[in-house]
Amino acid sequence: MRDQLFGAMLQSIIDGTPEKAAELAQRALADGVDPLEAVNRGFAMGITFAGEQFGCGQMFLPDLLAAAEAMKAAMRILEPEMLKRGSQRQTLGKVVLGTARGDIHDIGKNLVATILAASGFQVFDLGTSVTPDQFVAKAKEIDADIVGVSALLTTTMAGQKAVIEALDRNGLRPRMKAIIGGAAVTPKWAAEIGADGYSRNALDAVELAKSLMGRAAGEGKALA
Ligand code: B1M
Repeated sequence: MRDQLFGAMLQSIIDGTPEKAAELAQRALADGVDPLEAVNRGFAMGITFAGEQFGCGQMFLPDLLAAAEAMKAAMRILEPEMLKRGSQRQTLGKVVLGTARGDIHDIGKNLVATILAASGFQVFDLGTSVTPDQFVAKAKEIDADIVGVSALLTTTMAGQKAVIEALDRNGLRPRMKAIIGGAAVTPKWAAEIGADGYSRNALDAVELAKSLMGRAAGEGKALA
């Protein structure tokens, strides 16, 4: 039964039908499906498949855009529930998050933001195509613990390096930690640019952020 639902979710993304995707997300919540499981086993499989089809020329940009719209429609329903489930009165640390300069992919970054927030971090999401100066300004303003840069394109991965260099130039590291992620990013790249950490997905990003804060879950400082 669940497999059927996950299959329908995947299909709604491939078909690029936001109404259907939203309806399936609602149904999942009504049926007691964990929202993160709905993303991982349903909707994200659909967007990954769409990307593969696009990559090998079987799908065109308008179809990919429609798939992304459907994905966003599902996420709009699921994200508040993920936040609610993780809601707590503690903060494990302050994270400035954004997508690298020139990059407008934000589905994965938004998922990372949601899961971090649901896990107890205070997240300051700067959105997409964020310049190194914008990262630095926000990190200074809120006295961030962690700065996270997402990049989905091989061309925008250079933006991750630029943010780390800007943090260093402004004397913000090693006090602040820099983490990176995104489909094209590898641990090798993270080591090469001197990032403090890399994570493959949103759940790993939480573990990484916690370990960088040197705190186990539940040991955070109280919110002011
Ligand atoms: Co684009 N796109 N896209 N795209 N797109 C990719 C990335 C691509 C691999 C598709 C392909 O060719 N197979 C390819 C990149 C090739 C490359 O450089 N290696 C590509 C291309 C080429 C492009 C354009 C250049 C196409 C064009 O215009 N000709 C263009 C670029 C626009 C730009 O940014 N300047 C473009 C545009 C778009 C859309 C607008 C249509 C849409 C984005 C919509 C949006 O985000 N608002 C889109 C989409 C949807 C994709 C794919 C299909 C899916 C990305 C996604 O949302 N995945 C993607 C193919 C793919 O990745 N398989 C593709 C689901 C998401 C949950 O996963 O984002 O990987 P992901 O995030 C994960 C992890 O990576 C990790 O955790 C997340 C959750 O688990 N993670 C982090 C991410 N950020 C992290 C940060 C962290 C830690 C972990 O710490 C800070």
